[in-house]
Amino acid sequence: MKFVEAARGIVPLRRHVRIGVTGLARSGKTSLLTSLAINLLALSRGVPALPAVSRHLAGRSIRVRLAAAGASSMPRFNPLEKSASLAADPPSWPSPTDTVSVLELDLDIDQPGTAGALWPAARLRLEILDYPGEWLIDLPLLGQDFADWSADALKRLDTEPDAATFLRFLHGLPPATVADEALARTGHDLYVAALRALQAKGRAMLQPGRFLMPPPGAAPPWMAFFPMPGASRLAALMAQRFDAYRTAVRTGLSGPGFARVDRLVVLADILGALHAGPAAFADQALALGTVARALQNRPPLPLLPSWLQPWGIGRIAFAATKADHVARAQRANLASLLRSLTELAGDVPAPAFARAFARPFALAAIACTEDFTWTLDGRPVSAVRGHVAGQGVLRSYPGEVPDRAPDAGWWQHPFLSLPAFAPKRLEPGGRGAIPQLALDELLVFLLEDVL
Ligand SMILES: Nc1nc2c(ncn2[C@@H]2O[C@H](COP(=O)(O)OP(=O)(O)OP(=O)(O)O)[C@@H](O)[C@H]2O)c(=O)[nH]1
Ligand SMILES: [Mg+2]
Repeated sequence: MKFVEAARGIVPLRRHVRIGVTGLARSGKTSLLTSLAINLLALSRGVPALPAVSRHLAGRSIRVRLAAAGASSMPRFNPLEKSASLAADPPSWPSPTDTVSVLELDLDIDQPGTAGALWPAARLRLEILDYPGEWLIDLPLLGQDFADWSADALKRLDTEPDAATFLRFLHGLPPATVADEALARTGHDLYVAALRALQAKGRAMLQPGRFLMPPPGAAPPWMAFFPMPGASRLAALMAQRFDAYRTAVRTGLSGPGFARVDRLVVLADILGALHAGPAAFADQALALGTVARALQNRPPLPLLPSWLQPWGIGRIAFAATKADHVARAQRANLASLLRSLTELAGDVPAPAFARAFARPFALAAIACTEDFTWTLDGRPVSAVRGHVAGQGVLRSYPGEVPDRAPDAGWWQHPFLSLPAFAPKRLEPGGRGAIPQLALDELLVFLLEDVL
């Protein structure tokens, strides 16, 4: 069959698969994209970088290269630049990012014995988008009206000292406030300041997400709103602007850079939230649960932005990142915890979600540790050890990871510490592989039907 095709000069078309990778600030997006690219490139050179992918390929060979830039208008994610800090001496983490970018890889997969002689059996273009998690947090808001959204948003701020100034302003407004632009502006600025302060504390459930991560370009005037109760003229103006915001979220992402995604990866630093304490954890849980529900139990379809239409996304992976902070058995618990937070009922298609499959993962894109058995108080525990800058090799057993949302008892002995492990040094020139945990399994889950 393949011979005939080759003789006739038929080259299989390159199939484009677009994967959205999203997660809140510092959840591990850049590390994931970097490791994915470097390890696929290594695999292509015969380095056993992604064992689960090799098993799935079952003897077929794979060739991977960075795609040519073409005429794309999206900023490009360059894994060689990103991984340069990993190859430095001493190695360090890739620097933080604050823009949307796209990683493009071409994959050619050959049948055994045909490499080079014939056209590849499968040709893929992977387009992997680094998509701000703050924007994902806006999904649930699409199904709410201004009054409901305001009530929810204000309830979340009620007990937060960081929101005190904004709340004083809000409660100082007379019931019949006029639709004054200066008031709208002041309220908006105070509200954004409160959101920023909470974000700095690691809070996630902060809406509207685009207040914290504005889209490129000048902010349109209708961005100036804030949650408020009542039926004043000002409240009516805020409601109008809220509606304009929702419309922009629904329609504004369908430009060339944000056309439909086929697969979605939602990253969350669950271990970090467990370490930060009950309030931070409850907030992460709420954000994840709300987003998962918005993705799975879909509101009326026209409400969803076009890039997330259900016939688009074939698979959704929820992933707890930085799982190299805990040993193997704990990583299984971490995946179960994530499953319960996102209310996934097995690897089955969610009911309202014709084609999409969702699955939880506990992974480390750039694994810095190794497991070992540590004797603590005469009892063996599964611990990890890794290098910490300035401290040498550090052993760590942060505690038991709960396999579902922890109860009050668990919080009596919360996570001791999460050391800032340094990445292992990558072979200079980006030639080696990056140690990873379950990143290979994530890739197989995302692509098994097209590989
Ligand atoms: N131990 C460990 N730490 C990780 C891993 N991935 C990320 N980190 C840590 O988390 C930090 C943030 O990771 P990034 O990949 O930059 O996260 P991001 O989501 O791209 O962050 P922003 O773009 O800045 O919002 C890194 O600098 C590391 O300190 C991992 O697999 N293992
Ligand atoms: Mg980043």
